[in-house]
Amino acid sequence: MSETRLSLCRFCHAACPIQVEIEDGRALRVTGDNSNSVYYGYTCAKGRALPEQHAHPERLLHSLKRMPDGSHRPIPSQQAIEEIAQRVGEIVDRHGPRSVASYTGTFSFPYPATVPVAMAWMDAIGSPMRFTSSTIDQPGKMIAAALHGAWLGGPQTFDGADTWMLVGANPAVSKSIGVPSYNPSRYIHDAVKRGMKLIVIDPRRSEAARVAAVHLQPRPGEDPAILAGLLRVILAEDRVDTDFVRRNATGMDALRAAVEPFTPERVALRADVPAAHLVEAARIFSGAERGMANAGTGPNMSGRGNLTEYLLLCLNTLCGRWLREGEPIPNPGVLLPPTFSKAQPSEPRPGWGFGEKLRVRGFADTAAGLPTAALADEILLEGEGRVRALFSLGGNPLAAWPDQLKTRRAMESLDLNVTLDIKLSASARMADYVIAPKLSLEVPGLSLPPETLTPFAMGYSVPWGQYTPALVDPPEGSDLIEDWELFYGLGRHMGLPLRVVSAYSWGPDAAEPSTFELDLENPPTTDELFEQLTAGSRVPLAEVKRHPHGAVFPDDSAVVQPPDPDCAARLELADAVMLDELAEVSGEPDRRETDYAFRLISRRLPDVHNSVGRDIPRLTRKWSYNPAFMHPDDLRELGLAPGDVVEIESDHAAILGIVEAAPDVRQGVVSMPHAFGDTPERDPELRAIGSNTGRLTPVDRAYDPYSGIPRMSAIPVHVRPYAGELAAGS
Ligand SMILES: Nc1nc2c(c(=O)[nH]1)N[C@H]1C(S)=C(S)[C@@H](COP(=O)(O)OP(=O)(O)OC[C@H]3O[C@@H](n4cnc5c(=O)[nH]c(N)nc54)[C@H](O)[C@@H]3O)O[C@H]1N2
Ligand SMILES: Nc1nc2c(c(=O)[nH]1)N[C@H]1C(S)=C(S)[C@@H](COP(=O)(O)OP(=O)(O)OC[C@H]3O[C@@H](n4cnc5c(=O)[nH]c(N)nc54)[C@H](O)[C@@H]3O)O[C@H]1N2
Ligand code: SF4
Ligand SMILES: [Mo]
Repeated sequence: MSETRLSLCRFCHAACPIQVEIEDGRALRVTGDNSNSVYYGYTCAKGRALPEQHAHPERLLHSLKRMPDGSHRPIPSQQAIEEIAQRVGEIVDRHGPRSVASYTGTFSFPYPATVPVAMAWMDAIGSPMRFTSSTIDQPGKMIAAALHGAWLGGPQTFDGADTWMLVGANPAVSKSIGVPSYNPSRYIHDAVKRGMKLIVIDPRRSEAARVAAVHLQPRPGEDPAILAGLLRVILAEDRVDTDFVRRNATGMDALRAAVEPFTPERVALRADVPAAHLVEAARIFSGAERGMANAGTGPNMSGRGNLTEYLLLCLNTLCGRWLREGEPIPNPGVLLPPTFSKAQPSEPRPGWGFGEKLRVRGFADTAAGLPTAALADEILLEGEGRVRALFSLGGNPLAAWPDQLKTRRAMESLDLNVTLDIKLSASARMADYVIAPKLSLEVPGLSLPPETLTPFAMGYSVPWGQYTPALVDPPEGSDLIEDWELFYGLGRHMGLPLRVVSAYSWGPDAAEPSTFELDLENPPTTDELFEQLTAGSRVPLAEVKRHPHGAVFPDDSAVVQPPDPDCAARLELADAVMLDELAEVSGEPDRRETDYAFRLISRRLPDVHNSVGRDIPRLTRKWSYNPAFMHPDDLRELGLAPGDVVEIESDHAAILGIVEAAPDVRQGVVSMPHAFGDTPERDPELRAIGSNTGRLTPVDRAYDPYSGIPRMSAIPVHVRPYAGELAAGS
């Protein structure tokens, strides 16, 4: 007999409510939960593949320890934790806490207790060396927000907007930004139908671009020039929300002078977009009443991500796209404490240069965290302070970090490498201990993680909340723990008190987060941790639990409060470092000659999530590898047919790729997903597993001086037909 129970998907950050058909204690089938008008029953193929993911033949059912010959043997997880505690204790004693680093990857995110308990342990050993995937993602977002200052009333949201601008973001696939991540295609479709004018800036005619009022399809990497061009039109044509800017911002004249060189004609030449379309985009955006401009990973990875994000904030501010006094707060918080919302700016803050100093390339902490692109060098560089132990949580550095081969050398030189992963990924294969965790349907879940994205124009613009209990037991005979239990166990064996920070509202003026200490004698349950993590939430967890389908928890009285009478803070439109960088852009020749005929840009595929899902047959029916999507005319010119193998060479390395004809990709561009392939030994399996674009990017050239993010999109490359042989069967 099967039964249907409710849960929420944790294959990506969208947390879609799902119905799970269960038989004999195993998940059989996942469908969307149609019962609400927020997600409208949405699921994607990944969510529907949860049963396969849980029962995957290669899923780790036991933790593993690496043997001297490099093979892995199962080890009881509690024994693994004891051994790790012993070894990490010795490393801290001999080399100090800084020799221990953590890297939190994508799949630490859906589990609300993982990062707080892991960070409590990092606090307990005293290590500041905490890295996340943020600084190889969109670090410019946090850095620009620091330099510009934040608007404490929050941004306008997609609902009710009459325009929206997406710069190198494709929410229909990625569920990422601006557009509600819950069922983005439907929200885009409905908005366009009711008259919203979408503006998309993307070298590929992305899913979003297909329904856009204006699609600028530029050369990759020209976003700062394009945005400066848009700002110039808006300033020149006096299309500024003068009242808002006069009261709340400073530096407009300096900004005006800085964007002056970016005439439509010059931008047109540089970015190869029609000048008239640029002007039209500026007029649509500034002429509308409501709607924000957001960037995604594309421009953030194409060089000058801080500047791109900064100019976008200037655009939003000049057009006054922030919520005003008395407007309803779209999401006053559900499992977070009540949102603090005031119609005033917060003081700009430094974006970098504070906190822990790294030993390489002059980096320090940033508003987006420590530069992850520098971690391999921190591990490799001999001497005092070297990172010797790495704890990787739900991440896959060998698939996702830039410069894969350097990353591999770094992993080889670690004294202790501990990885939490559901499978023996390329990275996990190098780990001394792989701790095998329970998977989503085996543990309780909360909509708290997406809620924390709300200030970044992601997450929820409605007060949505859902809790789900664990639905199934882990597979019989397995020995799995929850990710947080690793760090709890380490604290316990090392005799270290663990003080956990509860979930807290974002914002420079938000209340201090509360903390709680874990009972090391009596292990808490995950549900107890959830209670403590959400202490102070606007809606009590118990109330959210009363709605197993999830629900909207409105508070009609939540409106943006008036500014403090003595508020002197102003949003900064003329940060000196950013305007210097813009002057540098302006000083570059409009048509830069280069030997490289192509630019390789990033993109995402709907059915896989970074390196995850590539081993699930239902998700790889279309592609088990990452095609190199190119314009048919480019293929013809190179004498290539779809399915042919090419060599793609940057100034750093060469990889192989399989071309696919894609009329939606701009000529001169190769659009290719990341985090495919494996280590070089498996390159001959190209047709089955694809290849790793991360190898093309060096970390010590063309990198951001603050966040360290190197050029991971708009990479200059040669593309040549590949004449060599692939291994038999590949
Ligand atoms: N060239 C290039 N490089 C990029 C990007 C790009 O666009 N181009 N994108 C960058 C971005 S935006 C990001 S966020 C990073 C991603 O970087 P990472 O987060 O390091 O990479 P993922 O592939 O997401 O790694 C997820 C790992 O978690 C494991 N996993 C899956 N489910 C679970 C689970 O439930 N629990 C646990 N413990 N583990 C699980 C998977 O098996 C996998 O090994 O990559 C970056 N790298
Ligand atoms: N299905 C699926 N969903 C995902 C992921 C996944 O792997 N699969 N990954 C998740 C992660 S970790 C993240 S961070 C988010 C990212 O979310 P998004 O940033 O929305 O990611 P993409 O869908 O890759 O969209 C990036 C767009 O930038 C364009 N682009 C590339 N280079 C440039 C450039 O120089 N300028 C401009 N203007 N555009 C450029 C690309 O053509 C592409 O359409 O998605 C998340 N969601
Ligand atoms: S969009 Fe994300 S959360 Fe929703 S079903 Fe797909 S993978 Fe799951
Ligand atoms: Mo990401």
